[in-house]
Amino acid sequence: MEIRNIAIIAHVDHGKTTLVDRILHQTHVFRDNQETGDLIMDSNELERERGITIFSKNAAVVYKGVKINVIDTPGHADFGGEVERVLKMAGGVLLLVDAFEGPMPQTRFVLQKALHLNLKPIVVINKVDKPNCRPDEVHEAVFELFFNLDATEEQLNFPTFYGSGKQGWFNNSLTPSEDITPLLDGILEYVPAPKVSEGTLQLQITSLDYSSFLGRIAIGEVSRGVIKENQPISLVQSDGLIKKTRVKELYVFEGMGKKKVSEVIAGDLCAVVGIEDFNIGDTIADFENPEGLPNISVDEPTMSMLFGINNSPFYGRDGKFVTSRHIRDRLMKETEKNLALKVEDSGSADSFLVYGRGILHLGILIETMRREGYELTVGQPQVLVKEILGKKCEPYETLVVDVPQEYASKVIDMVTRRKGELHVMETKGDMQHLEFDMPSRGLVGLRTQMLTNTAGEAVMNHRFSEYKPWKGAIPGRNNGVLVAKEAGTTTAYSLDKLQDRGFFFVDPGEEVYKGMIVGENNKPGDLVIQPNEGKKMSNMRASGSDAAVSIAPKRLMTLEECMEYIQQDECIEVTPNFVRMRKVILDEDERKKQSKKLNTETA
Ligand SMILES: Nc1nc2c(ncn2[C@@H]2O[C@H](COP(=O)(O)OP(=O)(O)OP(=O)(O)O)[C@@H](O)[C@H]2O)c(=O)[nH]1
Ligand SMILES: [Mg+2]
Repeated sequence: MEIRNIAIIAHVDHGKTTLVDRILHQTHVFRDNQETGDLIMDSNELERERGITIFSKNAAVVYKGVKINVIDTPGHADFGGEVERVLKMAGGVLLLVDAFEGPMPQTRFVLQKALHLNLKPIVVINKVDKPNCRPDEVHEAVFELFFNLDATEEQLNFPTFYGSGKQGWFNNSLTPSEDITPLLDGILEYVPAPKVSEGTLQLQITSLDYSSFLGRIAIGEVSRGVIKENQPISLVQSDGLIKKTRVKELYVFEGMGKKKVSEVIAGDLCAVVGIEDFNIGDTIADFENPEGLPNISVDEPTMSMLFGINNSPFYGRDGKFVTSRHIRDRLMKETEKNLALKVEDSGSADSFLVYGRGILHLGILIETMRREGYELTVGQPQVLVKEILGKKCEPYETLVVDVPQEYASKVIDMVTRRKGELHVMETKGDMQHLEFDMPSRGLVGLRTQMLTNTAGEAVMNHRFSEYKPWKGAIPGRNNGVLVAKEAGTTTAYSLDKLQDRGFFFVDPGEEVYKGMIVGENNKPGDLVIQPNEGKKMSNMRASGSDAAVSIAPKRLMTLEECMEYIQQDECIEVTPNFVRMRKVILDEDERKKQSKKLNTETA
């Protein structure tokens, strides 16, 4: 059977998974009456909750007698490295671009990688059903992007399709059609069949899957020869070492799942079971005459966080796994499948340094552990500083903000104070489009501030660009926090009295402990408060006074918001049911002593 291998790439939320779902439906992977629900490809629990793709996934359909392997990729910048790797399995890409937003930072990144690998691009201007969308302008902007990325003459001649994944149609005009067959025909026409060379078996492992029954599963394209069930093979590792081992089982992709087969020939994508100790980039090759393929670089982490045991007074109340041994084992297990993650001992037996690709990457790991029953304490995320040519350097990112005109100057002011430099300022409809270059450090905590200052209207995106010289001090959080003075249960009476001090992260009736952060101060500097005083008894019952208490509901903070919120001397207690922010040092006097010591040391 003829084969086409394509990857769907785009900026976050531009509609990749929705399109893959459409392709599955159009090619009748499901029975007509089968209940499938929305976005079946985002199958992981966290993916469904958040509406984003975290792991790239394979699907395969048959259209007009041709097998099309489709790879759905994540759009969030933290998972960019994964996209880069799975592109190795593709012969062409569908580059999706939102007809309103146009090319965004991640569009540029993924397109650059695809062009570099010489993949045939098909441009899909998606979401043309959106009001105020500007498909023609966006098409022009995409062309310009190709041009700026030094696309070849041939690549610049990309075919373009317009349509809406949501409404379920694509064709080469803006007039809605019946379905997505024009796009599927386009894939057959423009994407070349896989290039297979003559010779013995070669399969470079570009992705992996994990099953509790089968263990680690290696995934890649058979680029040469044939791979067979039970076949003895050589595993050529990136360091040149060769391991002799054996294939146990083989699978190809079919619909949303995998089908067990006895052999896979060159050109098809394949999942191999039975090879335990492999790394991404290793080549499965001929047993007698192994030839490896060039290495794949895996993304270096850009951010680190300290993961420790939960040492709050509420230790062990909520979780099943609470010891440092538990945490260590779990983190080590994670590094087997989470490729951009690194774990190091921190020098203390109770904590570990965990390195990742960004707030979301690390946040997903913490959230997953929490759901499995772990308790832990995590510290403020730190960017990784590097020494380059004798100079202290830090990661920089491109920040793109789209915001209604009236807020533009506020945004520029806010970002400039965090050491961002404005590079692009364009008007898009009634929105202002701003692009900055800024240290990653300045981005931590920016999102909340941005939303507050623009009445929630700003849309911001950023992605890593490069390491550049250290930009100097960047102001942290403007406001101080409200810290509980002692343990107890919060009361409506206290919270009501303290309302003019700031806002709260707790409601009445919540248990707090000494040193826990219960709210944000209106002013800079921390304030220790007593949120748990009972009402003084009096003989007289004031009529209706209790009912008159009306307290603003607590500010709900997600785990990632907390990660961006806390400062150096603060940390987050994470348990299956609670996320609490706290001071690292719980005792007020002790805290004062420490900060005095620090001040004299740095003075
Ligand atoms: N109006 C409109 N909305 C769409 C269309 N396609 C997708 N969406 C919506 O856009 C949002 C994101 O869609 P997804 O398919 O999850 O986007 P994605 O590119 O897979 O996102 P990530 O995997 O997180 O990068 C969802 O709310 C979709 O319903 C479209 O053609 N028109
Ligand atoms: Mg997706």
